Amino acid sequence: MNEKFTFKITIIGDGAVGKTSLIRKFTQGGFQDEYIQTIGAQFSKYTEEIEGDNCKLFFWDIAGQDTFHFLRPAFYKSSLAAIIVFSLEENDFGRESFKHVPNWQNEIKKFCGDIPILLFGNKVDLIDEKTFNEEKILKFVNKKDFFGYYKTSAKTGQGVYEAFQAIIQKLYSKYKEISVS
Ligand code: G3D
Ligand code: MG
Repeated sequence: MNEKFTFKITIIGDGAVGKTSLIRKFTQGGFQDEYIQTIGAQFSKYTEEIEGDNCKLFFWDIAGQDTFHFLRPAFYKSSLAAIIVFSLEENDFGRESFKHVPNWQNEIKKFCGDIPILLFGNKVDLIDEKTFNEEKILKFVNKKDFFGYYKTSAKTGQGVYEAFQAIIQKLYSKYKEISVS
């Protein structure tokens, strides 16, 4: 079995922004989907064949917020990429979840070093995209050097496939290159 393309991707963000729902929405389309819950964390396995290589992805998602702090190092260990999720909702909950993004980013840096980080603005179905002012978010995204920013909805599925594919393709090309050179 080729273990070269086994990727752990950690998904983090405030409670109730939709992390678990996003993973479920995305992995549902895969032909292999497992959802395993452990203490403090749960992970989903997803398999995809890219250019004839069998890629195995493990999406790690924190179960319960703020508890199990002592497990954080184990939770982050060996992550090759991370996804930070916030909610686009125009209320205190949404705004707070965006305000906390830098904290999550620092935590990832602390435990994982310099790995690609994607930002998902979730629950896009709950906003009016025509009137929504995205300027603040886009400025922040550019300044903070994210690998990408995607608006998603775990409810309608909008943007979910593209967003996850972006990180999978990125990891695949990165590790393909390493294995060739
Ligand atoms: P978490 O894993 O980040 O804590 P969950 O968040 O995936 O458990 O989702 C929290 C709540 O938000 C759930 O509602 C879920 O259905 C809802 N949700 C997640 N993503 C979306 C989305 O894109 N759009 C909308 N409208 N709702 C979403 P409940 O009511 O089950 O707690
Ligand atoms: Mg969850």
